[in-house]
Amino acid sequence: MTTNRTFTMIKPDAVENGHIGAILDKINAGGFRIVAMKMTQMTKRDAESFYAIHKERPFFGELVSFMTRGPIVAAILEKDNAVEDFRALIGATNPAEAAEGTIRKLYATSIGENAVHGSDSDENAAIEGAFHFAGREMF
Ligand code: FUP
Repeated sequence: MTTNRTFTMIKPDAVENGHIGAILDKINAGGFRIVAMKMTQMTKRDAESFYAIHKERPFFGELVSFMTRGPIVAAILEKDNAVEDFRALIGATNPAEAAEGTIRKLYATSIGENAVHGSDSDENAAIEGAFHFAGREMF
């Protein structure tokens, strides 16, 4: 099933570096409607659960400590073809490989600290959105 929503987080590096506003501008300019948004901080347990798919990977510990070290901005975004179009807007996981003008090219510092998250499927977008937001927080 194709839905028109995706889930994103502005990660601790981008929040620390003062890029929340610039990233939200790119999201708006990309034609996405913000249907839920909050500033929050993930606990260790939250991050381990959110990234459970990566738990056997060598970078898992670093990923959890990075994602819990400071606040994030979590949001649900709406647009036709949201998952694919948002992944195009953010660029490759590794900012060194991200296309010019993408959010990661502009604001990420490394593959580990890569400024933003974007869901990789409609199914995960729904799971990740529900992880962070109650139904009454989605508009
Ligand atoms: P993406 O879907 O582009 O966010 O990338 P992945 O799902 O492959 O990875 C999720 C997160 O794991 C990345 F955002 C950062 C971290 N990661 C690393 O730290 N090192 C890697 O080699 C790959 C991913």
